Amino acid sequence: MAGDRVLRAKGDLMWGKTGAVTRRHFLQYGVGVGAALALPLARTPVAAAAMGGKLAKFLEPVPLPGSGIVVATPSGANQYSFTQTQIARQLHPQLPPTPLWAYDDGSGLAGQAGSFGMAVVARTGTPVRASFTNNLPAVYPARIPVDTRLTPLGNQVRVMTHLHGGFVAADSDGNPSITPNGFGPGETQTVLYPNQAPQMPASLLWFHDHGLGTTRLNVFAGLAAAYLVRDEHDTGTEPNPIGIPGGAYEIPLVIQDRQFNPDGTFLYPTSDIEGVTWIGEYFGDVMLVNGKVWPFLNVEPRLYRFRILNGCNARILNLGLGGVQIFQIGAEGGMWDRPVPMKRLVLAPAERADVLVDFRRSPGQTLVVKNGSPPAPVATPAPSLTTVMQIRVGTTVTQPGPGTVPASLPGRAADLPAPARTRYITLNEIGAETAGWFLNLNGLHFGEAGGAEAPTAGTVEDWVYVNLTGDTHPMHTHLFTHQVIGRTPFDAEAYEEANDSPNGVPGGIDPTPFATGPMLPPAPEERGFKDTTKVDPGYFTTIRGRFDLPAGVTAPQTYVHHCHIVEHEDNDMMQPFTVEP
Ligand SMILES: [Cu+2]
Repeated sequence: MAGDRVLRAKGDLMWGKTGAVTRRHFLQYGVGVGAALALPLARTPVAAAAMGGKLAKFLEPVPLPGSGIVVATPSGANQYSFTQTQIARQLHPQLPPTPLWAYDDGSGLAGQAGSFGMAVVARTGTPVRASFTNNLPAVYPARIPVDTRLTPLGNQVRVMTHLHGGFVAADSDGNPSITPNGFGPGETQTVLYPNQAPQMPASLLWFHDHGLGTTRLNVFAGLAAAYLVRDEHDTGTEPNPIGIPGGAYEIPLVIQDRQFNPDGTFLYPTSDIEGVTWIGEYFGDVMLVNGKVWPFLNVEPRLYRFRILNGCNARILNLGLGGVQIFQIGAEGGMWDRPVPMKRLVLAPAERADVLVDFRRSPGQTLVVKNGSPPAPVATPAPSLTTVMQIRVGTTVTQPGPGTVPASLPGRAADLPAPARTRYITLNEIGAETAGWFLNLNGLHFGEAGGAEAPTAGTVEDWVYVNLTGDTHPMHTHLFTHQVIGRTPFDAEAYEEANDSPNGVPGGIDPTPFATGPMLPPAPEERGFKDTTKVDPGYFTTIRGRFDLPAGVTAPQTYVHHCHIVEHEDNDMMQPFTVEP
């Protein structure tokens, strides 16, 4: 073995000197280690039958709220009654209609144009009650390849809706620790979303399916929707007290990659490992925005507000908006105290960016939103998919809107007090490319005894995510938004060597003695509170959270935290945590 590399016998994971390196990286760098590693490449990026290369770009407009996206109609005062249902929509003019799963607000979804088609508008301080009744097929169709090793009830469709970013009681969380079997045909999940300040400020949340072992499939099939929280400043209208664009000039952009079969169905590849259906990551060869393939957006030469969500299963986006000026004003946990100029937006799955975009210098131009490889230390096995959508800038302004980007905003920078306690949580990948392949937190399968953290209600804690794999994992915390404290480079190999167990390094072991440099500060776009944070290889990443519970909710309450690469979440990079009295 070359002097600067070490081969260790755990599955066939490879470990490099400055951090964990998976077999994928090892092969990519062309190191000749012979037939022992010549296993089938199970991370099949794109299936041979996929249609992406045959579809013309920019043929249809991007669906917008009220025009292709349904703004949910309440079934009572501050109450919504959804059913999960199967519909079919044509997502591109050269494709037959695609069967997909959707949240129906009772409207019948005639107003839904694409595969992403529902938005709830809520208000800080006003609780919302919602119900979700499963009206889907009883078992998965063949086109959605369930891996019954990972599910509680075989190939039954068991759904469960999670409000991503929601500050809610455990039994309203849509949480596989509380309801591991989810909800079957005809069953109804009922939830209360308090929308309580300050934990739920004006922000873009989303709700999506969280079925145990099937989140990747149910979200892929279409079960994802927007949940927009407003307050007295962020009214969504124009003018507004903040002085930012609103109305038709505030546009949600939900970006998802997909593959299609020639018959129009979504294509989800299966593993070529015997006995395994699950794949390590799902990547598309087509980009959808608000549920349409490679659409275009007409804008006026003025200031806009885009609410961007990475809704991909596994793809980390690095977006450029055709060279126009971008000012980010918020992220998952709401608006910041001031705008931050940005050149590109690097968003892992479930991360959001609230941005102001200035088209005033681009009248008459046609711009393309491009996706590039994310910069180091972000690491991902995604194949390239560079085109996202087209923006056609007109020459006429209907309503001028704000003339400047405001110097200050009514939101907040994250500034939690010092922690009462620090916890160390490891991220491990075991047996990659073998039948026993899984990922985990703290060396344990989901829910295995000893894996649950137990913070005390009302206290502040630091959680240190110690990445021992070769890839970036976007870690999502239910219940609490968090502050990014920083990322510290460390010798993952030596840490692992000193602390290994059969399924990786257990939790609770401080990696600080293995640090190889000082902690790097948070990125500019990590200024505010977040609910999903990139945990990069070669580093341990420290986040800080306060374990409050909604008013009237008493400890103990159990939630989960997990990787939001939903393939990883399903197998098995997730653990519960319990907020204790
Ligand atoms: Cu992951």
